[in-house]
Amino acid sequence: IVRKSYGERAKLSTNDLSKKMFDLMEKKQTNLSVAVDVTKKRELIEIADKVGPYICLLKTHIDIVEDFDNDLVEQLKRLAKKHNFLIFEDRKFADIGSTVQLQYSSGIYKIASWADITNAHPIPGEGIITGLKSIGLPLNRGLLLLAEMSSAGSLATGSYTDATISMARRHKDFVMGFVAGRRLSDREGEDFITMSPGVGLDDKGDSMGQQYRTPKEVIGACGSDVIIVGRGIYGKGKDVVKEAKRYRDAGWAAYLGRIE
Ligand code: UP6
Repeated sequence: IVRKSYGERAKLSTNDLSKKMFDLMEKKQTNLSVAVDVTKKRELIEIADKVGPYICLLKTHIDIVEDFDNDLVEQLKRLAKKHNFLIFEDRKFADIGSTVQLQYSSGIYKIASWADITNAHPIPGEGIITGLKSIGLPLNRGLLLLAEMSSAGSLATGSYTDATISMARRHKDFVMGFVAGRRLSDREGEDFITMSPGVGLDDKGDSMGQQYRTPKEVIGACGSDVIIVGRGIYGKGKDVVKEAKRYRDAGWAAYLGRIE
């Protein structure tokens, strides 16, 4: 478990985007990322504007938005500037290098042109990183590898997770860290950022295998850096601003309890 502050880690970081991320977290005093899984452009923009002051990172699934257009991207970029947060398109790429190059740069969404961070499954092998890096690195983008998943029965465990860490080590310029439930490596001279979905204060899970843990478990006990919260914040009947503050406070308190 890392006991250094986000600010110290920003100074020590060798990855440009990690540096930016840690700086922003320290400055805004938040380790909360909101996963805005809604299907209407207007709703996505509205939630992003409401939670903006409390988050370090906005996580999108752009392909679920029914009325997607280029203006949505412009609005998200505008809000990212207004509130000072980064954008993470949770694309979960999983194909060969040549295909993911196209999926990342082209099509309707042109993800590389607006998302600071995206992620990939390591399942195809290292070519997936090479392919994404050829597009993303010149644009100062960053990649997270999915080393673990929060869902019940996930196959991303044990030697799969270990091999993911080795892959990341060979591409530290582009791979900034992991989506995982815990900090995976404490090796001297390297500092991967860990982002954890499956965080909830009120529920234990959903009916489709999602499993929730608290910010205290995830950040405090397991040494992760960023909590990713979706339905816990914008779910039915919730006051989005109130919940965003509540998760921000819980995540930050867990972090303060961990650092020396
Ligand atoms: N997500 C997980 N678990 C993973 C990886 N990603 O839940 O292992 C993503 C989901 C969703 C968000 O795709 O966007 O994190 C979690 O949302 P929730 O808080 O509403 O469950």
